[in-house]
Amino acid sequence: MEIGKTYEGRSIYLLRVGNKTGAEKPAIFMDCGMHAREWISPAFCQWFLKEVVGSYNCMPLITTLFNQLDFLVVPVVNVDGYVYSWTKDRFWRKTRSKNSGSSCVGTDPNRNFDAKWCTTGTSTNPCSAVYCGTHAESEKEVKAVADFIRNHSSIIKAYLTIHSYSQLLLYPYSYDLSLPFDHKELDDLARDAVKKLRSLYDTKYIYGPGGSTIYLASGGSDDWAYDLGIKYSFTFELRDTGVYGFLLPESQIKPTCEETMLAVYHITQYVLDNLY
Ligand code: 720
Ligand code: ZN
Ligand code: ZN
Repeated sequence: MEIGKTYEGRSIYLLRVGNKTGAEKPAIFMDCGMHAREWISPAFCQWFLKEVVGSYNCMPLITTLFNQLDFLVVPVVNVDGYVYSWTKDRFWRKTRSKNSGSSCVGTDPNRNFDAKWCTTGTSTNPCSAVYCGTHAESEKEVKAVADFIRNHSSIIKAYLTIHSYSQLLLYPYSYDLSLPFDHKELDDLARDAVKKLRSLYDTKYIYGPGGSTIYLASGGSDDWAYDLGIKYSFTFELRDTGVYGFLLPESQIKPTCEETMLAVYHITQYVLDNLY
């Protein structure tokens, strides 16, 4: 389905994958392509969908999974920025909305959510790569994602947002150094998820609360989702650690996706075993 349109009028799609049982089941929400230049992110959502749809019936684990929950996947949130990064500027990060009184374009969607909006690790300068926008949810792309999640907040049990690069698994908070109520549980879950990920190709991930693990940054989607009541809220930063950075070579797409699948499956299984 279409959850909204971008600034330039493109459709923002959400795919629901699961067994139709009649009643709405618990769901895991995942988005990719919030930042334009992080190309491995949309690649992962696409891989994930192919993998879960293709494994249905042949993998009993997936079949049981599908009977019990739905995956709600937005393969590309920031479609305008993503297209721009393919056609004009490979290192574009933000949306493509015009800013009045400035010739600089775009807002950072991951500074535009309503979570202590525009207070830290962001900028009020439209020319900045981390510009927070004129108000929370000023970006149509952010509004579309936030509206969908709000409208389905009773069924969404986990929120996963896929970025690159740095090899990190982050949980709230990033908007300040306080720890979420569930930090012990989130920390254990993150530890186990990165352990699973590492088991395939020995890719090392660091995990922890965003604020102390990378940097303070308000207006992030993970903090917003958590404060809305979605306990299992994580930001993935996929490969690599900076050798290629955003220009991750094609040869690493498949291994990156396969190892990340293990972490996402682990979180999914955990959520199913710990429904709230
Ligand atoms: N709310 C958590 C790109 C070199 C930089 C990589 C913050 C997430 C973080 C994700 C991200 C970092 N995307 C951010 N990079 O929005 O800054
Ligand atoms: Zn619905
Ligand atoms: Zn990002």
